[in-house]
Amino acid sequence: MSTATTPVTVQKVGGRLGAVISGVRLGGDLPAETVAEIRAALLAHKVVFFRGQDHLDEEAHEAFGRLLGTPVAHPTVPSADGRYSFPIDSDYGGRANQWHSDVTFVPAYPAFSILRAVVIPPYGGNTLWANTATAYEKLPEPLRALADGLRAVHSNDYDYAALRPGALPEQLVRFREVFASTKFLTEHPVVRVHPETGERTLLLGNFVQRISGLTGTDSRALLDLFQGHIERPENTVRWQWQVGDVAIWDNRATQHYGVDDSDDHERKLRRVTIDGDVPIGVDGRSSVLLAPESVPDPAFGIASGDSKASPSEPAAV
Ligand SMILES: O=C(O)CCC(=O)C(=O)O
Ligand SMILES: [Fe+2]
Repeated sequence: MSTATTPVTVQKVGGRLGAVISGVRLGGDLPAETVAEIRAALLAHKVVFFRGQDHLDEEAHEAFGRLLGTPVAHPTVPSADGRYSFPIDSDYGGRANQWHSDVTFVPAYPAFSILRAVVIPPYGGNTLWANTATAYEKLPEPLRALADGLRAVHSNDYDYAALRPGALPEQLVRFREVFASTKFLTEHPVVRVHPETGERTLLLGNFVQRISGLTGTDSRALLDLFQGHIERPENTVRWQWQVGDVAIWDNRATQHYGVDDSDDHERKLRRVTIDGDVPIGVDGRSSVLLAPESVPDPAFGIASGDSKASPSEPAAV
């Protein structure tokens, strides 16, 4: 409980990112000062962790999310129970073992994700985060200058089968029918100016298809080069989950990776995402939606139209 007798403390757990916040019982009723402390720690450390939040259910998780912004539904994966809380479920292909920022295939992709551990396997199943601001800042100057001028196309219509050779036929079907039911293509700047901190961050990850204006070979080489700087072990932090843990990350300044190494053990988490704004590059140019031409919902900076379909589970996130 956040009271005068249990001060909020913030302890770094990695050199480049990550901090544990103690002395807070998360929920929709937190005082404004506590929310401000959490937000400041989140912007500074990029991912923050809370232990012992077992009291949270879907409703309280979402209510807490509202203190950070407006919860948003996934643009293609429908919610089974009408909630914003999104299941990450090992039984339904919810394995996110690729480096990504959430939902970057739409222009105004989420600012924050709040992930809560419900069932954790006896071993493995950790999550890694990487700092995309330090990844940029530590590049040699000629590479920063190169990245500043690039734009990249992100899509949810990637080659799921190639990335998951062990995927079951029903998982492939689910991917096509649900996750990639509406095919989004968005062009983002490769370097985004963070709207709250002003930091420059590398905006890449597994939804990137190619760098605009380059051949496939040149594009792949540059993507591997920049992504390699993001993923360097010293640029990451790793979290070993316990049931009741909550992690919140700044999705505009991080990538993450759910390690798929707990065999067939059950693993269930729930995620609430909070809306973000349309990225702006160092030259002042915004991200643009290339496809589809019209979608029915204003969420995620999409002009109109929606793809939230019928209940099912996600194949990817
Ligand atoms: O399974 C994990 O550890 C990460 C899942 C993920 O990518 C997400 O919640 O956005
Ligand atoms: Fe994710």
